[in-house]
Amino acid sequence: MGSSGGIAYRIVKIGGSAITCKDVPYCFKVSAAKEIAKQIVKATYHGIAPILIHGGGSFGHYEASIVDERTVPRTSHAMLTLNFLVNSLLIKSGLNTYPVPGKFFTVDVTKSIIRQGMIPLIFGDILPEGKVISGDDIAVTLARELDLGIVFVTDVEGILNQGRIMDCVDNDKAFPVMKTVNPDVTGGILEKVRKILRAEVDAVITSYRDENILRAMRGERVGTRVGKCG
Ligand code: IP8
Repeated sequence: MGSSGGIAYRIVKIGGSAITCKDVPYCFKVSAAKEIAKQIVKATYHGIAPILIHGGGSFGHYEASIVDERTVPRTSHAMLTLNFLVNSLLIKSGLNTYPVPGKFFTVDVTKSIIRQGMIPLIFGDILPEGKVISGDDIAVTLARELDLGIVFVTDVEGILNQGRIMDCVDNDKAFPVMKTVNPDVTGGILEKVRKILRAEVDAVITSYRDENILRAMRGERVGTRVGKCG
């Protein structure tokens, strides 16, 4: 599916750290989300078809980290709320997004949305029994099944080592643990890197600044590449 019929498909995982404020529950970064939407629109002008996924940030992760008898309904509602905010902006930008809560995600559902000419917007979720579904797992599953690369959008320029952005990471030992959104019930950057490497897919971790999403979607080298280096 990487490139069929002149259309290049790209998976973009919009991290919660990019679109929500780290330490403030339910704080949506409107200007960052608008910037992300703008670049995704531009990518479509270049003939690139996005498959979008977003994470939980200070909505889902915040609620999931408070464990009591109402964790599941609160977390589910937080994710629907964040999805409403993200999707409202994307729809307003002219993108034909079709939201899919993680509990309903399958590769076939994703393909059928694409076949109808729409853009899947899948998001992290919580199952009735309390299991959290990470958008990272969804992204990696899609990348493996559809043979596509992933652009992970975060609030930092890539994986930092002693203040410098690493060009490429091909194992989980070579870099210091990067601080990500807090709390993060699905493991943060280290777990993300492990998932990418385990699945043997190609990914880029970058910020939304300097049109880096658009550039990564067009195949330019930005941020930190995770996968096979060299
Ligand atoms: O931010 C987490 O999704 P992620 C979803 O992609 C919830 O790991 C419910 C916290």
